[in-house]
Amino acid sequence: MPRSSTRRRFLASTALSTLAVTAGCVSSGNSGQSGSSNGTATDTATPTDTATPTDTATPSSTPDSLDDWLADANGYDGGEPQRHGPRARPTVMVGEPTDDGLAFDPPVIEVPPMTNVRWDWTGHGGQQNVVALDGTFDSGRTNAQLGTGYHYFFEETGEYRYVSEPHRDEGMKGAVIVKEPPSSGYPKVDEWLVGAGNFDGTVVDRTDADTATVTAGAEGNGGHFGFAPPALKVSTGTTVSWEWTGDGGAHNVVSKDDGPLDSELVAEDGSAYEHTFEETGSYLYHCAPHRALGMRGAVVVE
Ligand SMILES: [Cu+2]
Repeated sequence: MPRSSTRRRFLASTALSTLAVTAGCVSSGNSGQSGSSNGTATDTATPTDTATPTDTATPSSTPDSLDDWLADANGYDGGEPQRHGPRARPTVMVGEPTDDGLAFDPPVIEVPPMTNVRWDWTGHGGQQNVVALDGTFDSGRTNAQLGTGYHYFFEETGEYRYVSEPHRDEGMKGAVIVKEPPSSGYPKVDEWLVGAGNFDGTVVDRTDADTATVTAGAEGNGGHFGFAPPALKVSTGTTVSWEWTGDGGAHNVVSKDDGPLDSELVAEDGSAYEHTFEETGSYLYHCAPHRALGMRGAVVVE
């Protein structure tokens, strides 16, 4: 009884939100609350409470881990989820072309609470929709058209597993992890490193040392694309040395904006680059070829 009425409300509200996305996706439109204050996205959140008890499997009561569940998801390689910061506007492609269109790309993303996530249809893979296993969100009827869009505004932390219903048995699965981003107490550092999958909020304290070492090409970000530790705290006058592992291809150490760090791009095991920090501040840097993968670091000088 409650199930059927809930279902009807779903379809009504998702139809509205699809329209809203189609109409609004070209213009800028902020993510987050201002974007949803047009009403449509938050509408989809209301049925959740009533829908959950009637569904048998909520993510929290499902025995298998997210990793297990995603093991046969097309396009999933077991790596860290793509993580987004508070002001991000993440988009998931529905129908990744290289997997016959039967994949979400990326299959897993991690976002903070109060994030609007969009799904954009590529037109590959035939009829598709986006349906949460626990009923939290549902794009409604399937569609094969390029340019179809759906969005859902995630308010609550949790692990949301979803499928494209026509292809769920063929591995067209995805997940949205809604989680507070790591926090180190250094906002600039947190904002920069939210994109580094190997950063968990820890800032390694070497303020009592004259020298400190960072490994370039450490495991992380889906390969050997990490700086380890990604965040380091030192005192003025400290020399930091980056040492290459030789893994993950050629890396460099380059300041995010204008800054003092500017190494060569090298691949050889045993290569090193040094810089002595004389002034206080937060120094943000990345490896240019692997920046988008999350190969980022920070040195806080106090
Ligand atoms: Cu690199």
